[in-house]
Amino acid sequence: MTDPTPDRTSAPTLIGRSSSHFTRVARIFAAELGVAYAFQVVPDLRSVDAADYAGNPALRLPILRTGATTWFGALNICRELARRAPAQRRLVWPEHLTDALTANAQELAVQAMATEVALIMSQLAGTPKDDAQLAKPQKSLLNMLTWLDDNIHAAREALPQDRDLSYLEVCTFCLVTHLEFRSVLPTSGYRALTAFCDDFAQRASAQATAYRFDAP
Ligand SMILES: N[C@@H](CCC(=O)N[C@@H](CS)C(=O)NCC(=O)O)C(=O)O
Repeated sequence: MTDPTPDRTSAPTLIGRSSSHFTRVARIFAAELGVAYAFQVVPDLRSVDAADYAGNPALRLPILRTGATTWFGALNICRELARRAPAQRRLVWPEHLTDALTANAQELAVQAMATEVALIMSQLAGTPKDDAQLAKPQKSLLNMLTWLDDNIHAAREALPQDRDLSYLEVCTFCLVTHLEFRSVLPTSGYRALTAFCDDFAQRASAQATAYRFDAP
């Protein structure tokens, strides 16, 4: 749906779940940018009715509704929130990452989030953890976390030092804390990622968006 004259004065509605890492990415951006929004919970991730996902044909969340317009996916939503922000902030988006180190870190952070979603959805479907089909995504997730742990420090050093916020850091924080929250795997052994998360967790935006399961 397109809205030729977007109304950026009324508060948008974020459709998602408080237990979702992609939703938390959007919420952290909203908090950092000072953009108010209403929150609408998607009650059941197993629903196959697009209406439960604000019309997102991918049957995924988050979605942002702004008047007659809907935005699918965390990155689109964060960009729209930035357009609505009352003040300009120094934001680092994926397309700003033009060296292999930071660009690969961004790719792997988002891919790890997607792989984790696939593992959680298979768990919801009743697939046992030792099912042969899960061996590759499980190994892939471990490989990506090891890579991110080895490279997060250097990648952060390579980001513009005067940034207020980067999509890479928000995704990485939401990924690692979500792995613990959903008991997908313990993360304390990933020392660099843990140190980064401890640091990022000091932000008011992180503290205001702690994961929790919404009431059914
Ligand atoms: N590309 C989407 C991915 C969103 C996504 O996978 N969200 C998860 C929840 S965190 C979801 O909708 N899972 C439902 C499913 O996999 O069926 C984004 O960046 O927002």
